[in-house]
Amino acid sequence: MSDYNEMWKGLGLDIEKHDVLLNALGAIYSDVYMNQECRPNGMGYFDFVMSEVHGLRIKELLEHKEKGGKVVGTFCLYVPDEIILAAGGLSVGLCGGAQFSVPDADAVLPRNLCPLIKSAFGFKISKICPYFEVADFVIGETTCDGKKKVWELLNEHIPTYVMELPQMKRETDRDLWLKEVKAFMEKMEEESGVKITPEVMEEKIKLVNRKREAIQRVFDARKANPVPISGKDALLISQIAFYDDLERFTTKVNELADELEERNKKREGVFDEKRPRILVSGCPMAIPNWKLHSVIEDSGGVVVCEESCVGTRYFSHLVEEERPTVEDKVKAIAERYMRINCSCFSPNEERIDDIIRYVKDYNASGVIHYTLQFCHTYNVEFVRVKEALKKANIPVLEIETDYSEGDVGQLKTRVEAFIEQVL
Ligand code: BJ8
Repeated sequence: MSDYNEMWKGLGLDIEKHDVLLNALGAIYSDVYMNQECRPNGMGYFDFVMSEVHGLRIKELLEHKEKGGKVVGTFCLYVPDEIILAAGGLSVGLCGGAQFSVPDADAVLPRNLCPLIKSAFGFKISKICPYFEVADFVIGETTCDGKKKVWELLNEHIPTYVMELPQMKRETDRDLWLKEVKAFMEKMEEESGVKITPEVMEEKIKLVNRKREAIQRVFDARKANPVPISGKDALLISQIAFYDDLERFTTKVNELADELEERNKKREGVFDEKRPRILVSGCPMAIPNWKLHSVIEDSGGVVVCEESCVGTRYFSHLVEEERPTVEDKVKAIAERYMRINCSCFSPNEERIDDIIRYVKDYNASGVIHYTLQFCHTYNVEFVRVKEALKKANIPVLEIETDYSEGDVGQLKTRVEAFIEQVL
């Protein structure tokens, strides 16, 4: 990775701090990932992507910029990738999943704020994330209160365009959302100097749909018992989806899915089939947040599905293809994105239906509901989730945590007790 020193310097990174971050990340990755047994061979590619996380991909993004393309940072599933791509741009997910950058954010932001927001903001102000530095601008959204107020502060460090996301799904809200998606398309055209054509838009819609289908195949394979891939590995794939090259990623995920389907035919799994199967539901787990999955799989369980933005919410719906005009295609995009069931919406009954359906589809023995500290929407929504799961006779454990390692011992005790209970 030291080969990239000049590139990182050119991006204005704080090299000293960045070195500490990369060393720590390498050690955590090897600890969490490289000791797993019976991993599918297809994970080799994703190990490689991780080993080059601040190297090769950043180089590719810089090359894209040299050819005149834009790099756009995003923080939320509601920002339509198809439009960024159709305007000749590339998107990178910038949600923060590391404790490393939280202390720097704490010096500026209130302490009682979600760690995902703090981690991302901290990465920018401490200049240790090359993805932030390579981005021409970022897209925020009016989802939770913490995020929408931080965009005002982030804008002082990098141009931040904010999409207004309605908080309900009535007809008037859908109309507003369509207008926002159109305004975003105009913004992308203006920034990139590219007029989006129906042909290019169609091509990009199809590419993103194929990517979502590939991840769906991996998730479908996880429905088998024994499960052919660990929850930690599946989570990694969902995380890498936010920044890897789209077509290469789709190819590699499909290759992995082929292997997993073969494993299922031979009933080859990564764990004993008696392991309790856990559905994790709740807040997104941005890279390198592998904390809960590690605790669960070290405690004798296996994660078989994530009802999460880094999971099912990312790939569950496709944009309708073959609509004739750009206008129709934008409408199809707006419709697809309104089907994401985030707790920032009220009501959000569909998410509860999803959780119960996934428990059945993935044959889960129980649900672990994951809330990041100070995430009020997922925290409060859990009251409804718990009621519904109780009614359906599905065991559930609530975990509220941050990115620090301080509570790992306590989490382990609680998760082990839950796994005993659902055995
Ligand atoms: S669509 S989940 S990516 S908003 S965890 S920052 S909600 S306080 S990330 Fe999200 Fe879009 Fe919704 Fe998904 Fe706020 Fe909660 Fe933190 Fe969150």
